[in-house]
Amino acid sequence: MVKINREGQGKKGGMINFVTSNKGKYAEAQAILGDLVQMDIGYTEIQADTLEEVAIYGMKEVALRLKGAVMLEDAGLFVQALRGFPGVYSAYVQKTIGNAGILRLMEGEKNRSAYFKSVVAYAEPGMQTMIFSGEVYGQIGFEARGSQGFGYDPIFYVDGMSLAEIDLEKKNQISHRAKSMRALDDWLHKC
Ligand code: ITT
Repeated sequence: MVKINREGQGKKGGMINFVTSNKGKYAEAQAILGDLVQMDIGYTEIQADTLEEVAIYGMKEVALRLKGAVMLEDAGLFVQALRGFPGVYSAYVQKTIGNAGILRLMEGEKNRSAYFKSVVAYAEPGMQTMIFSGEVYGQIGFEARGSQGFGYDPIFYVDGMSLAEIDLEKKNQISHRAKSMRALDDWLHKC
Protein backbone atom coordinates (compact mmCIF):
# COMPACT_ATOMS: atom_id res chain seq x y z
CA MET A 1 0.00 0.00 0.00
CA VAL A 2 1.28 3.49 -0.80
CA LYS A 3 1.46 5.69 2.29
CA ILE A 4 0.97 9.43 2.50
CA ASN A 5 4.39 11.00 2.08
CA ARG A 6 5.85 13.00 4.95
CA GLU A 7 8.99 15.13 4.92
CA GLY A 8 12.12 13.23 4.00
CA GLN A 9 10.23 10.01 3.38
CA GLY A 10 9.76 7.99 0.27
CA LYS A 11 6.34 7.08 -1.08
CA LYS A 12 6.35 3.82 0.83
CA GLY A 13 7.61 5.44 4.08
CA GLY A 14 11.15 5.27 5.46
CA MET A 15 13.84 7.91 5.14
CA ILE A 16 15.35 8.83 1.79
CA ASN A 17 19.04 7.95 1.45
CA PHE A 18 20.82 10.73 -0.48
CA VAL A 19 24.04 9.31 -1.90
CA THR A 20 26.47 12.22 -2.07
CA SER A 21 29.90 13.20 -0.83
CA ASN A 22 28.98 16.88 -1.02
CA LYS A 23 27.77 18.48 2.25
CA GLY A 24 26.66 21.64 0.45
CA LYS A 25 24.40 19.69 -1.89
CA TYR A 26 23.03 17.73 1.02
CA ALA A 27 22.19 20.90 2.99
CA GLU A 28 20.42 22.45 -0.01
CA ALA A 29 18.40 19.29 -0.69
CA GLN A 30 17.54 18.84 2.96
CA ALA A 31 16.12 22.37 3.19
CA ILE A 32 13.62 21.36 0.50
CA LEU A 33 12.91 17.69 1.12
CA GLY A 34 13.22 17.56 4.91
CA ASP A 35 15.39 15.13 6.85
CA LEU A 36 17.38 13.06 4.41
CA VAL A 37 20.14 10.63 5.31
CA GLN A 38 23.46 11.55 3.71
CA MET A 39 25.19 8.42 2.43
CA ASP A 40 28.77 9.20 1.52
CA ILE A 41 29.42 5.81 -0.06
CA GLY A 42 30.54 6.84 -3.53
CA TYR A 43 29.39 5.42 -6.84
CA THR A 44 30.77 5.03 -10.33
CA GLU A 45 30.38 8.24 -12.35
CA ILE A 46 30.67 6.97 -15.93
CA GLN A 47 32.00 9.06 -18.78
CA ALA A 48 28.90 9.95 -20.76
CA ASP A 49 27.50 12.80 -22.82
CA THR A 50 24.72 13.73 -20.43
CA LEU A 51 24.14 14.15 -16.70
CA GLU A 52 21.05 11.94 -17.07
CA GLU A 53 23.12 8.97 -18.24
CA VAL A 54 25.57 9.44 -15.35
CA ALA A 55 22.73 9.61 -12.81
CA ILE A 56 20.83 6.59 -14.19
CA TYR A 57 23.94 4.42 -14.27
CA GLY A 58 24.90 5.52 -10.75
CA MET A 59 21.41 4.72 -9.50
CA LYS A 60 21.56 1.17 -10.85
CA GLU A 61 24.67 0.66 -8.76
CA VAL A 62 23.52 2.25 -5.50
CA ALA A 63 20.03 0.70 -5.63
CA LEU A 64 21.72 -2.69 -5.37
CA ARG A 65 23.78 -1.58 -2.37
CA LEU A 66 21.15 0.26 -0.31
CA LYS A 67 17.72 -0.67 0.97
CA GLY A 68 14.70 1.62 0.78
CA ALA A 69 14.32 4.97 -0.97
CA VAL A 70 17.51 6.15 -2.65
CA MET A 71 18.42 9.31 -4.52
CA LEU A 72 21.52 10.80 -6.06
CA GLU A 73 22.18 13.92 -8.05
CA ASP A 74 24.59 14.76 -10.83
CA ALA A 75 25.15 18.44 -11.56
CA GLY A 76 27.28 20.43 -13.96
CA LEU A 77 28.21 23.91 -15.15
CA PHE A 78 27.76 24.54 -18.88
CA VAL A 79 29.56 27.60 -20.30
CA GLN A 80 28.28 28.75 -23.68
CA ALA A 81 31.55 30.29 -24.94
CA LEU A 82 33.33 27.02 -24.03
CA ARG A 83 30.72 25.00 -25.95
CA GLY A 84 29.23 23.55 -22.80
CA PHE A 85 32.51 22.79 -21.02
CA PRO A 86 33.01 21.70 -18.23
CA GLY A 87 29.51 20.10 -18.37
CA VAL A 88 29.73 16.41 -17.49
CA TYR A 89 33.38 16.94 -16.53
CA SER A 90 32.55 19.60 -13.91
CA ALA A 91 33.75 17.61 -10.89
CA TYR A 92 37.11 16.79 -12.47
CA VAL A 93 37.63 20.35 -13.74
CA GLN A 94 36.76 21.81 -10.34
CA LYS A 95 39.34 19.51 -8.72
CA THR A 96 42.04 20.30 -11.29
CA ILE A 97 41.98 23.82 -12.76
CA GLY A 98 39.25 25.07 -10.40
CA ASN A 99 37.47 28.42 -10.57
CA ALA A 100 40.70 30.27 -11.38
CA GLY A 101 41.17 27.99 -14.38
CA ILE A 102 37.67 28.69 -15.71
CA LEU A 103 38.24 32.45 -15.28
CA ARG A 104 41.49 32.12 -17.23
CA LEU A 105 39.77 30.22 -20.05
CA MET A 106 37.20 33.04 -20.19
CA GLU A 107 39.77 35.87 -20.38
CA GLY A 108 38.87 38.27 -23.18
CA GLU A 109 35.54 36.48 -23.76
CA LYS A 110 32.52 38.79 -24.03
CA ASN A 111 29.89 36.05 -24.03
CA ARG A 112 29.75 35.07 -20.33
CA SER A 113 26.46 33.09 -20.52
CA ALA A 114 26.38 29.85 -18.59
CA TYR A 115 23.97 27.58 -16.80
CA PHE A 116 23.97 25.02 -14.05
CA LYS A 117 21.97 21.85 -14.49
CA SER A 118 20.96 19.37 -11.81
CA VAL A 119 19.65 15.88 -12.52
CA VAL A 120 18.19 13.90 -9.62
CA ALA A 121 17.57 10.18 -9.84
CA TYR A 122 15.19 8.63 -7.33
CA ALA A 123 14.21 5.01 -6.80
CA GLU A 124 12.44 2.75 -4.38
CA PRO A 125 12.46 -1.04 -4.42
CA GLY A 126 10.01 -2.32 -6.99
CA MET A 127 9.65 1.07 -8.69
CA GLN A 128 11.31 2.33 -11.83
CA THR A 129 13.91 5.09 -11.42
CA MET A 130 12.47 8.59 -11.74
CA ILE A 131 14.50 11.51 -13.09
CA PHE A 132 13.93 15.19 -12.29
CA SER A 133 16.00 18.10 -13.55
CA GLY A 134 16.42 21.82 -13.07
CA GLU A 135 18.51 24.61 -14.57
CA VAL A 136 19.55 28.12 -13.63
CA TYR A 137 20.88 30.59 -16.17
CA GLY A 138 23.50 33.21 -15.34
CA GLN A 139 26.90 34.58 -16.23
CA ILE A 140 30.50 33.66 -15.53
CA GLY A 141 31.85 36.67 -13.65
CA PHE A 142 35.22 38.36 -14.13
CA GLU A 143 36.33 37.45 -10.61
CA ALA A 144 35.46 35.00 -7.85
CA ARG A 145 33.32 36.60 -5.16
CA GLY A 146 31.73 35.41 -1.90
CA SER A 147 32.40 32.64 0.57
CA GLN A 148 29.10 30.78 0.84
CA GLY A 149 27.98 27.77 -1.17
CA PHE A 150 30.58 25.54 -2.82
CA GLY A 151 32.21 24.56 -6.10
CA TYR A 152 31.62 27.04 -8.91
CA ASP A 153 29.33 29.31 -6.85
CA PRO A 154 31.91 32.15 -6.51
CA ILE A 155 32.20 32.58 -10.30
CA PHE A 156 28.54 32.06 -11.30
CA TYR A 157 26.50 35.25 -11.20
CA VAL A 158 22.75 35.82 -11.28
CA ASP A 159 21.49 39.41 -11.25
CA GLY A 160 24.94 40.79 -10.46
CA MET A 161 25.60 38.60 -7.40
CA SER A 162 27.58 35.39 -7.32
CA LEU A 163 25.87 32.35 -5.81
CA ALA A 164 28.57 32.42 -3.12
CA GLU A 165 27.40 35.91 -2.07
CA ILE A 166 23.87 34.76 -1.27
CA ASP A 167 22.79 32.45 1.54
CA LEU A 168 21.36 28.96 1.18
CA GLU A 169 17.79 30.20 1.48
CA LYS A 170 18.25 32.65 -1.42
CA LYS A 171 20.15 30.10 -3.49
CA ASN A 172 17.26 27.70 -2.93
CA GLN A 173 14.86 30.24 -4.45
CA ILE A 174 16.63 30.17 -7.81
CA SER A 175 19.02 27.27 -8.18
CA HIS A 176 19.09 24.31 -10.54
CA ARG A 177 19.13 21.99 -7.52
CA ALA A 178 16.16 23.70 -5.88
CA LYS A 179 14.18 23.15 -9.10
CA SER A 180 15.05 19.46 -9.47
CA MET A 181 14.53 18.76 -5.75
CA ARG A 182 11.17 20.59 -5.76
CA ALA A 183 10.07 18.56 -8.78
CA LEU A 184 10.95 15.38 -6.84
CA ASP A 185 9.18 16.71 -3.74
CA ASP A 186 6.03 17.51 -5.75
CA TRP A 187 6.05 14.03 -7.25
CA LEU A 188 6.52 12.42 -3.84
CA HIS A 189 3.53 14.31 -2.50
CA LYS A 190 1.28 13.21 -5.37
CA CYS A 191 0.21 9.95 -3.76
P1 ITT B 1 28.57 13.90 -5.45
O1 ITT B 1 28.77 13.43 -6.87
O2 ITT B 1 29.22 13.04 -4.42
O3 ITT B 1 27.12 14.17 -5.15
P2 ITT B 1 30.07 16.22 -6.35
O4 ITT B 1 30.50 17.47 -5.63
O5 ITT B 1 31.11 15.41 -7.05
O6 ITT B 1 29.26 15.34 -5.29
P3 ITT B 1 28.69 16.62 -8.90
O7 ITT B 1 29.51 15.57 -9.58
O8 ITT B 1 27.21 16.59 -9.11
O9 ITT B 1 28.90 16.60 -7.31
O10 ITT B 1 29.16 18.07 -9.24
C1 ITT B 1 30.03 18.38 -10.28
C2 ITT B 1 30.83 19.60 -9.91
O11 ITT B 1 29.99 20.74 -10.00
C3 ITT B 1 31.42 19.59 -8.51
O12 ITT B 1 32.73 20.12 -8.56
C4 ITT B 1 30.50 20.50 -7.72
O13 ITT B 1 31.20 21.19 -6.70
C5 ITT B 1 30.02 21.46 -8.79
N1 ITT B 1 28.67 21.90 -8.47
C6 ITT B 1 27.56 21.12 -8.43
N2 ITT B 1 26.51 21.84 -8.00
C7 ITT B 1 26.96 23.09 -7.77
C8 ITT B 1 26.38 24.26 -7.26
O14 ITT B 1 25.12 24.30 -6.88
N3 ITT B 1 27.15 25.35 -7.15
C9 ITT B 1 28.46 25.32 -7.50
N4 ITT B 1 29.09 24.25 -7.95
C10 ITT B 1 28.36 23.13 -8.08
